[in-house]
Amino acid sequence: MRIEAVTLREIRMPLVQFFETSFGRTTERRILLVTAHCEGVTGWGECTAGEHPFYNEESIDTAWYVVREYLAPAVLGRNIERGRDVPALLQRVRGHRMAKAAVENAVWDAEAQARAVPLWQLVGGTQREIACGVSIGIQDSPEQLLDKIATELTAGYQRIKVKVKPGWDVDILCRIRQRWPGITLSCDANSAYRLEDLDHLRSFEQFRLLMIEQPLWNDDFYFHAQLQKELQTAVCLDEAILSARDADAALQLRACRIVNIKLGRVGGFTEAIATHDVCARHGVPVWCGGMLESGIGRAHNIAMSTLPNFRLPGDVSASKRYWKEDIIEPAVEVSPQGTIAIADEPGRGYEVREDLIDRLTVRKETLRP
Ligand code: OSB
Ligand code: MG
Repeated sequence: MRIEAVTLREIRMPLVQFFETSFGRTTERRILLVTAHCEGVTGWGECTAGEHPFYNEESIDTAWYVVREYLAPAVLGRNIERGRDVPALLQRVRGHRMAKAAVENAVWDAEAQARAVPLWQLVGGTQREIACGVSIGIQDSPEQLLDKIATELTAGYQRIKVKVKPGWDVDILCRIRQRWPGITLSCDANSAYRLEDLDHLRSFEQFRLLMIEQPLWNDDFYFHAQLQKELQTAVCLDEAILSARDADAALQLRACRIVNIKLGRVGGFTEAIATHDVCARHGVPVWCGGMLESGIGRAHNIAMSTLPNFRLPGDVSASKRYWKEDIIEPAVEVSPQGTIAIADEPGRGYEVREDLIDRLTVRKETLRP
């Protein structure tokens, strides 16, 4: 496939409900979409960088710059057979993994169409339905949080994850457990604690959490290993795992017992598959994290989640939890059993609504060789 043009677009999409973590509140997403135009086939990729460099170093604006100046020029005019061939072309740029993922995943998306195979099969997936959980942000009051949890449990989601931070943790978890002693529950700190908080984190054990996600520094394995040694609850790493090699190092150090894989955070499908494989070799289960994606990123997350070692419910949930109207058709729907059924169709399995995308676009640039 010759890459004839690459289009960058910024779309704006208000969230149905704000999403708050220990690093801040999001009410409207600014999303960078990348399209690869390849001999009659259009592949779509979503950049999962946030509006601000708070989750990691990237933001939509750094990604736009890196794609325009470096990544698109590295693929434009080239004959690329497979999405797998893209990382080598982008390798010279250090980091900027979410920007790289947007480009690489657009090529995988195009490849699945060109070969007329489902993207999930191209990726190596085996599961025909995936298990879904929800990530629920910090709310204005504990009552509001309990109401949200009740709604999601009624909808069928298999696992509830709540965001925590100092001052919004033990009391909250206690109230959740009092009301729902048996649900599968986990928490995500987005690096809000320090190793000195060990005794405090130990007090979470009474809530029988499935895991505690990224409690300490975003770039750390070593101190997480010390923490994991002291906790019965599984530590899960999110922010700290940027590659398959990171996963290998973290697991050799026993820094966690579960790994969250985000397609953008590790730099695209090729590295996500490698990360998945490393965890499988260590016998450590993985699950698919979310970044408040639009339908394109969501469709790609679904494809990735069909790999066999995605053994825990992901933060992959229905479009309507985020958007009044999603940019794909059909919208992502979750069954009353908390699962997403995998489509048989070739490609990503969801059509892109270009008319709607045009209406949501606030800037657009097409690059050619
Ligand atoms: O840490 O998993 C995270 C959203 C933005 C940034 C970081 C995270 C999250 C989520 C949202 O938890 C998951 C979702 O997309 O529903
Ligand atoms: Mg997380």
